[in-house]
Amino acid sequence: SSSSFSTTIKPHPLLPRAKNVRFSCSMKAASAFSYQKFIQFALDETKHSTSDLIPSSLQEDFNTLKAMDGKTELNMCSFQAPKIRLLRSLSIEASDCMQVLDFAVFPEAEYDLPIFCANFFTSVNTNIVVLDLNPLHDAIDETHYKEKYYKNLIPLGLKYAELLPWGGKLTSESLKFFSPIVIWTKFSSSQEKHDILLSAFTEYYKAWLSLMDQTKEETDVTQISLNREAQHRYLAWRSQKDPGYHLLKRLIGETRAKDVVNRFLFNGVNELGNKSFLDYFPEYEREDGSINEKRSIIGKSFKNRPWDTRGVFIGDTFS
Ligand code: BLA
Repeated sequence: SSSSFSTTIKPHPLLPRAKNVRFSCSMKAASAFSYQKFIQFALDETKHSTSDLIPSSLQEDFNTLKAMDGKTELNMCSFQAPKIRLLRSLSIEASDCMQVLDFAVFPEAEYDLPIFCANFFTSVNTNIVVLDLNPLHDAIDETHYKEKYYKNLIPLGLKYAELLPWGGKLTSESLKFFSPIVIWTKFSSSQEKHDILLSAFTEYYKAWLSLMDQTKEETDVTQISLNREAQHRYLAWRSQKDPGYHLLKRLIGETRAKDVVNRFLFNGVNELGNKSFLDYFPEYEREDGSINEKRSIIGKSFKNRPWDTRGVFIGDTFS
């Protein structure tokens, strides 16, 4: 496996090193594979782009966690920089081949930059992947926002949409959080697919960093408030409906899982705004006023990729 990136990736001095990374998986292809490379690449690249990347204050409370099985380890790290409110990563390596990466970068409210989102779940049989520059504002109907950030990235999206084909039906509500270049895919593990995924991650991350580089600080207070509320809405969605929550709960118990979700993964959900999940997503309200536990109210849909090759949304409209 001599991918062209492996030479450029050095262990990052700021990265909390996994203490007991075990390679006891029976599958050879999977055993050589680790999401640590992805994190190291992202941190190295971020340091090149922004001179003052510093550890976040969250680092103190969220670093390594042993799961209740006594074997699985959760590794967390977090940073901030002038334009970056929070860069955080959660990786999980279990003894049974299960590996998880949840890597995201949230900009400060002064920037309407997309949110970088890499969510990879690997088990013996399958890989479930979402990789995207999640739009902060509507990228389906608001053509100005869409053009500003995605116009130049359509060829990149097309390249990887072909290599990592659409993963089939998904929670319909998720589509509004995805961009025209989203990679949503499922595949069984192979060296080739993992190499493609690393390559997609590096290219998408470089694309995001270059947007960050170019973006200008917003000074209009109304626009800053809109950015902040949009990010808060995104955090409300993900902290309430993330598919990873049930696995986290099983690994570390409900109390710690909630803490990791609300204070680490989707940090800001309690600080960036006062609105509740149901204020943003009233369709999830049950008769007794509680939140419907179902992930989707509309149901799953979008069997095929709902954007054409020019990045125009061609899915059924939402109801
Ligand atoms: C499945 N993860 C999924 C699916 C999506 C995502 C779309 C398919 C099921 C569905 O349609 O809901 C990811 N959904 C997202 C993302 C956004 C969204 C990134 O709306 C952003 C807006 N996944 C994780 C983590 C774990 C994880 C941390 O991110 C584990 C700790 C696991 N994801 C996971 C598992 C499944 C899954 C186990 C398959 C099981 C299921 O569908 O519930």
